[in-house]
Amino acid sequence: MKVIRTLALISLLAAAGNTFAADKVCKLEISGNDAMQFDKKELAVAADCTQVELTLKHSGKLPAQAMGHNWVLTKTSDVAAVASDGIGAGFANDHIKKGDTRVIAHSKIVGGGQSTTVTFPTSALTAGGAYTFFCSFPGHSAIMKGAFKFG
Ligand SMILES: [Cu+2]
Repeated sequence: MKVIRTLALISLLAAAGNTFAADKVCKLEISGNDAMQFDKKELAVAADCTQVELTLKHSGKLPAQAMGHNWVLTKTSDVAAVASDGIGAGFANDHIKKGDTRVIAHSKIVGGGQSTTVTFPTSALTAGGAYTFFCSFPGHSAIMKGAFKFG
């Protein structure tokens, strides 16, 4: 009996060990300023990352209603439509259409001096896929965008 119990404990520990080993959170940082610019044109996540933890900082001073920034991730082919629908969604909804399934991940809108973090699984991404991050605040996505690479 004792042997069986010990074996069960060992396999439990092994299973827990595997879970930890398989879970890899990769951290990214980007900042936006009062001149409507992100400080990075590209973000990359390695294929073995299971979660992405992205922190968006607003390095400016203007309030969110005037120069708010968020961080939105979609397929590159969805950027224009998601940004367009985001304008109509309004500030209270972080300029993201409610229930928009084209949005892979997004942060809330921040103003000068603020920061926010969003965590999302990479299971929604395909290695080598064409993804773009952008700010969906009205008028910003034409300039505030960049390539997001996974894999
Ligand atoms: Cu913006």
